[in-house]
Amino acid sequence: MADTILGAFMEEELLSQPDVWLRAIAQAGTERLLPQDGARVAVVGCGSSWFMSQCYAVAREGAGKGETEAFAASEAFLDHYRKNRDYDAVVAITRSGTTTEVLELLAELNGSIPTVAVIGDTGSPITDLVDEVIGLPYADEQSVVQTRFATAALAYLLTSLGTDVRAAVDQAREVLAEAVPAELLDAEQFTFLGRGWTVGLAHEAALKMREGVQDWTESYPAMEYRHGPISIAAPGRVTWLFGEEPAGLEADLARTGALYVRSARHPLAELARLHKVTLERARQRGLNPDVPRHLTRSVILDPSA
Ligand code: F1P
Repeated sequence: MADTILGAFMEEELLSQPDVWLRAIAQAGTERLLPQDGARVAVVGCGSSWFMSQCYAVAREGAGKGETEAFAASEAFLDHYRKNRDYDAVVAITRSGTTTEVLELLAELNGSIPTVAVIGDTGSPITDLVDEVIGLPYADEQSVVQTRFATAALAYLLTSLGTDVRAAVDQAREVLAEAVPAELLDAEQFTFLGRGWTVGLAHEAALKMREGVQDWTESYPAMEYRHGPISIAAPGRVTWLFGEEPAGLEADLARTGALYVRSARHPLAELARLHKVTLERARQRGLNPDVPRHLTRSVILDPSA
């Protein structure tokens, strides 16, 4: 039997991101399927899709398009949130369209509120449960570890808010052509930081490395980092910032000896770089990020369990 190329799907999928983002950006420019401006919106998902929900929620509200909250699908609409929160619409993000918690939530809503799903697999059962489908089938993936679906969904959603993310496309092409430096391949531990809409990206970056490399990772809003988590920073460890830099963070980190990674690139391009680091670290450790241990492409819960 031929040797398996570790992360062969992930490699093809992560490298295709600039082209896939261009398609998503173009599609977002022609569709008007998302809730209208001013609508109060709940955005739901699981795993990577939850973190993209967080990014979109902060970006939408920040763009003045209306109150927007993100929930893990399993924790959405708890009673204490429900108070005074009559959402006008729900947006669900899911690559597979089969994730149990998302389907159960939509079934529970049962048409009581307008719903939109942003999906990869356009043949999935979720299409019968929502009013509108935003299909990104060209961003669907075979690797269990998501890269291009999550980022394409976010590129679509940010574009829908009037944000121009095309700079990320060229920057991602450049960064994906670069070799991964040894200090990132060999680092012992990673902590990811973000601000505003990039907090969700930091959580997503940390999830990638947990899934793909079984790495110990942490993630925080950047201003929270100095409230305790900075104690983890040390030589041989990495603190990686997505987005805007808090004043004084560089000097604080310099004292720890940790490697501080940040760039002027668009945060989506920076996430693509992280994807490549994740793949290379997995390969160096003999791990296959297409099929991480204990994880399936979609979490489908057994109703009898
Ligand atoms: C969500 C998810 C992924 C995770 C794994 C299991 O899937 O939790 O984030 O990496 O693939 O499923 P989906 O609802 O977006 O299909």
